[in-house]
Order: sequence, then C-alpha cells, then structure tokens
Amino acid sequence: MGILNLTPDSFSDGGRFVSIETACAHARAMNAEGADLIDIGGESTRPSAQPVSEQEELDRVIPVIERLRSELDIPLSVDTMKPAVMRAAQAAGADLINDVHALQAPGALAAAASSNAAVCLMHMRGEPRTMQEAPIYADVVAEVCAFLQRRVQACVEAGIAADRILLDPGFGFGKRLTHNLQLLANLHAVVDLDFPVLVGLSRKSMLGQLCNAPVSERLAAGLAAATAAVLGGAAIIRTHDVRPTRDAVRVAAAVRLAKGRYI
Ligand code: 7PJ
Repeated sequence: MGILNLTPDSFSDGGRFVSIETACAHARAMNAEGADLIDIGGESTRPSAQPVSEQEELDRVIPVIERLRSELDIPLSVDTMKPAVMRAAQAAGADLINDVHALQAPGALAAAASSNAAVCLMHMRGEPRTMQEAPIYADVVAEVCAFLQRRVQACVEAGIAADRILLDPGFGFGKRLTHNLQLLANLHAVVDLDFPVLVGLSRKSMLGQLCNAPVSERLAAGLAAATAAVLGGAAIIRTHDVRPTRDAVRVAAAVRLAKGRYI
C-alpha cells in the first residue's frame, strides 16, 4: 500500500504532494514501483497536528480519488476519520476506508456500511493531538486485540460484512517504543483474530528512536520493520517507499510461505 499524503503539514513528505497533478503522478509512480493499492489521506494524524475542516479535507482528497479512479486499475483507500469524507470518497470510487479511529466517530459506522467498500480498523489510544501523552498499558497486545474485536463486533452489527474488515494494531498511535515492539513481536496475536492485518511502520518515530535517524534516513529501518511484520503474518504493508518495500515484502512473504501462516 503506497501512501499518498495530501496534507501540507505531513511530517515525512513535507507537503510536496499538494496539487492534483503532482499527487496523481506520485500515485502512478508508486503503482509502477509495485504498489497494489494507494492510501489517500487529507488529514495529518501526526502528534501535534491541528484538525482539518471537513470541507478542506474533501477538497484535498475527492478530486484526487476521482482522477485516480479513471487512471489506475488498483484499489484506492481513503485515510479519514470523517463520515462525510467516507461517503464522498466511496461515491468517487474508493474501495477501502482506512480509519485510524476505527469508525468510532458518530455516523462513521453507517457511512462505512452504506457501500461495499472494505474497512480498516486501527487501534489508537487517545486522539492524535494527545495520544503520546504517557500511554500506559497493562498488556498492550491483549488490550489492542480486545479493542479490535469490539470494533469488529460494532461493524458486523452495523451491517458491514466480516469479509470486508481489515485490522491494524496502530503502530505509534498512543504507544511507546516498548509497546510498539511488543506488538510487532506478537503480531500473530492480531493475525489470529482471523482478519487480514495491515501494518504501517514506514518512517515512524519508533524507527528513529531505534536507529537514532531523522525521517529522511529511516528507509533501512523501515524495511527491517516491514520484514518483521510480514514474517509475523501481516497481509498489507503501508509505506512511503514502495519499490524497496516491495522487494523486502516479497522475500519475507516467500520465507513465511515456506513455513505457514506466520513465523
Ligand atoms: C497509519 C495509518 C497506520 C493505518 C497513518 C504515518 C501516520 N493508517 N495512517 N495504519 N499511519 N491503517 O503514516 O506515519 O499505521 S498516518
């Protein structure tokens, strides 16, 4: 899954993909590099980011989804927490709703249930602006799994078929380094919930902490993390760096296949 950031304040792309033309060219390039789907986001979820208005987010993502729908023959994902954006994105041709808030906003479940789009439910402790304020868990793996199971239940009750659901432990969202590492080391616990697992580790601060590297120098760390995630059973890797990640994923997936569901 290639990341297409349409936010001027995005921490790792520095807001370079702002015009529709540039954004679509970047999506086409990621597809050519091996991305099987593109995740389009108009609201930054980095810690400290200010919320974006609904209209602003619609203006950022909808024209790009419409344009990419006619240019690319791969699934398009919309990274949003807002029901109105979910509905408009589905109407414009989005195939997946990727919600870091796991459809907890009022009206989000109904918006997601109103089309046949798939949904990715991600775990986050708190909300983006406050999530890194000393998160505490007794057992992060068990708590993340329990949360995801509750959200699956809410989806199914809202009429979203189980075969449309993906799960994501939410690396870096209200988690310290130790929590992120426990989740990555025990990803099989999430995989065993029996939904495809999506993982986003690309350029995240946990990699910077481990390697003492700024955002621009986290590629090798991201490849190691993606490899660990695939060995642990992840089905989809969300990344800024498509070409090298595709190769790492291919190798890791081949090794995993030789063993079974995960290693
Ligand atoms: C994630 C995401 C992630 C899913 C972001 C960033 C921050 N969606 N959106 N999983 N992260 N599903 O890319 O660093 O980890 S935005």
